[in-house]
Amino acid sequence: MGFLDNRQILITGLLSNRSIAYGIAKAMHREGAKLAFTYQAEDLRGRVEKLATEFDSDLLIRCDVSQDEEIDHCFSELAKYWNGLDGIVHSIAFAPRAALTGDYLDSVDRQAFNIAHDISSYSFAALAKAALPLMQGRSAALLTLTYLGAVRAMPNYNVMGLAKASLEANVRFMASSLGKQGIRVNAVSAGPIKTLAASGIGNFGKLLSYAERVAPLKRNVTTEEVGNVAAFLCSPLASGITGEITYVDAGFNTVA
Ligand code: 0WD
Repeated sequence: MGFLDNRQILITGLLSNRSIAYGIAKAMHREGAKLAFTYQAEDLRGRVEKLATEFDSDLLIRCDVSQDEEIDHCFSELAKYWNGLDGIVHSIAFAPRAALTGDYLDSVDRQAFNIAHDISSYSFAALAKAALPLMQGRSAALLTLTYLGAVRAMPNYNVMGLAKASLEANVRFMASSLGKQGIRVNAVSAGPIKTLAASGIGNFGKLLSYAERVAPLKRNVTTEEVGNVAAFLCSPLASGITGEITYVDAGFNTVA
């Protein structure tokens, strides 16, 4: 018996077997959860479908989080298969590539700011709002992924740092808003991991090797390690935790 036995959880942001969402799906599946997945666009469906079979899931729904209709459609579709929802994993972030390199003020503009905040922060609240009817009376848990750039001016992270700061505030406000319904909201702040999204950040390799040198554990973290903590936070074992940012970064934030 796993600590997520029969919990019905929707996972976003699964794109490859390097995605953090993949590590989370692996841990949640191992702990007995029933999983559904979203994909951003039709041309990505095939690859998400293939990955989902590894987790005994064929429940795939398109959801580009920049479109309100797609978010609404996602949960009306989900309601056809599931009588309720016990959790959502928000593993989505985006900023135009040009905004993720070089000097912050040189790289930021209004459009990059708006897109980064819309896709990387607002979408978490938007998913929660649309999912609310399905989560009634189920002690559901919502989880998102953030990064240290929310609280430190990390090189090249630029406007995404602002969006992650907004996302972390979103976690606290959402936790406060949903707590009375028994719904918990948390974030994992992951150390750097080489994924497709991360490859868009300038000099990401340097960030990885610096973290490896400086972190107390003298290494980087894996998607499995992030997945285990995410699964725990979405489980009844974490019933007393909400509004928290939990670092899974080999201790890097405690020394650097
Ligand atoms: O070092 C890292 N990789 C860290 C990632 C450290 C700390 C936090 N994170 C965060 C990211 O900021 C993100 O919030 O973890 C989350 C997942 O990121 P990931 O696993 O590193 O990246 P990836 O496998 O690329 O998945 C992110 C996906 C997108 O990928 P692309 O590469 O196409 O940007 O987010 C999805 C998309 O699949 N996504 C969207 N989904 C729905 N609607 C949208 C959208 N509009 N935009 C991006």
